[in-house]
Parts: sequence; C-alpha cells; structure tokens
Amino acid sequence: MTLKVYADRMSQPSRAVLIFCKLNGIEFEEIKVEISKRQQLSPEFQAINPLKKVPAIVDGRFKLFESHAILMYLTTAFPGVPDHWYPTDYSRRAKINSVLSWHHLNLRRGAATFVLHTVLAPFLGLPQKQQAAAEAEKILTSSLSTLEEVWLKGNGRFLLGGFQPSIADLSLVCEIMQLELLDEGDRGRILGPHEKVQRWIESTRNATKPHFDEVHNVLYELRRKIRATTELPSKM
Ligand SMILES: N[C@@H](CCC(=O)N[C@@H](CS)C(=O)NCC(=O)O)C(=O)O
Repeated sequence: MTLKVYADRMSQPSRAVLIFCKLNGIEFEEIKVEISKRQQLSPEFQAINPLKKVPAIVDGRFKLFESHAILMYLTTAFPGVPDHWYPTDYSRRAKINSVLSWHHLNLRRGAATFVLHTVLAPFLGLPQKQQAAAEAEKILTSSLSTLEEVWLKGNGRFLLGGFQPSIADLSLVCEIMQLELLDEGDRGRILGPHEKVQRWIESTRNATKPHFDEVHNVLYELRRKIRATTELPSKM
C-alpha cells in the first residue's frame, strides 16, 4: 500500500517531508490539506491527526503526525535511505535530535510569528500585531546567531559540521525559507548579517535539487502575489 502524505506546500514542515520522500525515491501519494480552506479541521483529517495540523502520514494501518517524528520514521521504515539523513551512530543521531528539539521553540517560533505579523496577516486580512512581530524578530535573530555560533561552527557545509545533510538541515532550512515572503528590507536586515546561514541554505538547496525548488514553488508564487499587491503604482 502506498504511503499517504497529508500536506500543504505552504507549510514549512509539510515541505520538509515532501522533499525528503521525493529525494529518497519513497513512493507516496500527496494528499492536499489546504489550510487556507480550513481542510485540516475536517472530520476525515481529524481521524488522521486529532491535532488538526499538517503534515501527517498514513502507512498502511499506521498513522503519524509531527514532522520530525515522520522524518525519523521514514529514514528507518523505508530501505535505501542514506545513513547521513539520520545516522545510525547513536551519538550523531542524538546531536540531530538535540537540534530538532531546539528548533520548535526558537527558530520556528521566531520565523513563523514574524512572517505572520509582517507580510501574511495583511495579505490574509488578519490583524497585524506589531508588538508580536517585534518580539518574534528578537527570537529569530537570536536563533540565527545560535545556528551560526553553535551548529554551523567549523568548516562543514551542514549543521553539526557535516558534509552531507541530515533531517535537521532539511527541517530548519524549510522553516527559514518562509522568510522569502518578507519584503527585501526586512529579509536583508534579518538574514544579511548571517552569511554562514545563507551559505548553509544554498548548500541544502543544492543537495536536494531539483525537489527543493519544485516543492517551494508555491511559496515563490505567493511572494510574487504579495509583492504585486504591496508595490506602489509606477509613476505615469
Ligand atoms: N510541530 C508540528 C507543527 C505542525 C504545524 O504547525 N502545522 C501548521 C502548518 S505549518 C498547521 O497545520 N496549521 C493549521 C492550524 O493551526 O490550524 C510539525 O512539525 O509537524
């Protein structure tokens, strides 16, 4: 029975799972759950994930939600996934778990909240909370510094000094890609000082192409739409 992946490509953790499956030749069916249409609230989807969030998977009779747990499952349940994604060496694996545990309350909290309260809220007709955006920027900036000073320290191209990506690289880079939606000023101010982070994003994109850009296309398309609605009319 084919693996089913319930996802919305606008969702950072959904993109990480989709890219991972495509890259590793895992046969799967992508089932769209559109958050903008509140499809995550449907009784059918709640039977798969009672937390009403994407991504989620169904593999035969087995159901699983939470992207990090899904990525870990895929590395072990499907033969042929290269070891570097989630090394069998227990100490290297534990270090990856450590980055993933940190991610949710730091990088994800900062990036997702900042993007919501700067570009997404006005575009979606939601209230834009400046105080929340300012607090999120602090968390985001501090998270980017932590990435550079702790996990991107040294000469490796990936987190933890690696020369090949792990599931942590994929998960965190998909999160940072959400910053593509920001206007140039905000994006430059936040990412500009973090050259190592920028190099790491490029390394991850290169290591996962062509799937990385294919799965992110929906984000690039939304960026075009947001910019078109916020651009000043050109002078006559
Ligand atoms: N910790 C979860 C986060 C899942 C999550 O927050 N998904 C968001 C999209 S990025 C969602 O489904 N939101 C729908 C909602 O909150 O109603 C994971 O890594 O899978």
